Amino acid sequence: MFNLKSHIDISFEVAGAISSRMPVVALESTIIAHGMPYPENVETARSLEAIIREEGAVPATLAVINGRIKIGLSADELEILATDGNIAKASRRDLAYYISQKKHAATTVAATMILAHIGGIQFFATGGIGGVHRGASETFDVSADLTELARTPVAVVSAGAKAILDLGLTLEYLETQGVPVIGYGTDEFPAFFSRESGFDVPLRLDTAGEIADLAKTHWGMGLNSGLLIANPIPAADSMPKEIIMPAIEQALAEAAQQGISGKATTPFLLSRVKALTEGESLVSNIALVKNNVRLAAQIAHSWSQIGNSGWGM
Ligand code: PSU
Ligand code: MN
Repeated sequence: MFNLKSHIDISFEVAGAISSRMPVVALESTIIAHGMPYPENVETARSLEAIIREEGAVPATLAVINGRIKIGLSADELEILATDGNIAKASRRDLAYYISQKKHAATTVAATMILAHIGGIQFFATGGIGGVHRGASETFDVSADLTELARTPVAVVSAGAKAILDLGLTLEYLETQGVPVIGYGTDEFPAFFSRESGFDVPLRLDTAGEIADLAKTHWGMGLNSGLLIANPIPAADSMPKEIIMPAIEQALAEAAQQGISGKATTPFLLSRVKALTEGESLVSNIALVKNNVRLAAQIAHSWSQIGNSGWGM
């Protein structure tokens, strides 16, 4: 039999926090291995952990290292993910492969949700989620992040999703799948680099406490899906549409020309957008992730204060 516990390494700090019901925030590793260049990736990963601690919560970065499920990474493990150019990108379908092959893998939003849930962590912050790609009616390219949000009870804080995706179809899909999408202090679904997308966000809440309360109510009713909290990039860090949109259009055209498909699509588009904006997008990217991590820590903090022993009947 597969004994799950024997495959998990949970750091001392995270294990202590979970067992004493302290606030914990999960962080993904694909953003480190595939989302940002070195050394910004490892610097950002460290500062995200520091922000979470500043807010009185405990960070848990998740990944697969030598086939071990890591809940809370050491400095050395973080460095491996940030510098080894051959780290795989694992979503739901890939996890068991890299674990059974005893390899390293960075986890996407979907895979990070799974590992967070296994570890007993309810809150997770990232930059942007995967979604329905433009042209999906032909390619069927819908990120497994969306189906994971439909089935795994973890609340994900993101700055919406990048306009490399079809944001309208992404919102439709989340509606079909019964995933609450909450705009934090906004009526508009944010588009990662910019605060506006032109699409209404289905629900709005203005405080971390209300979001914690919604999560408690949702899960207390037995609605065992995830929640998506859409947190707009701070206005000072947002990018002008005239710069970001042409870069996105060009990246999409190059992907089509070069026949990029499958799991390579998102990393290809991300790295082209970054190169085409000459690194300007990286500065915005780092700022928005920090902003998301702070909100996730505040929500986790409220959650631990309202008591998370269940909704009760
Ligand atoms: N979008 C971003 N930055 C990212 C990703 C998406 O703006 O780093 C990463 C996340 O790890 C996300 C994954 O879960 O890409 C989605 O990949 P795919 O579209 O192949 O499911
Ligand atoms: Mn895809």
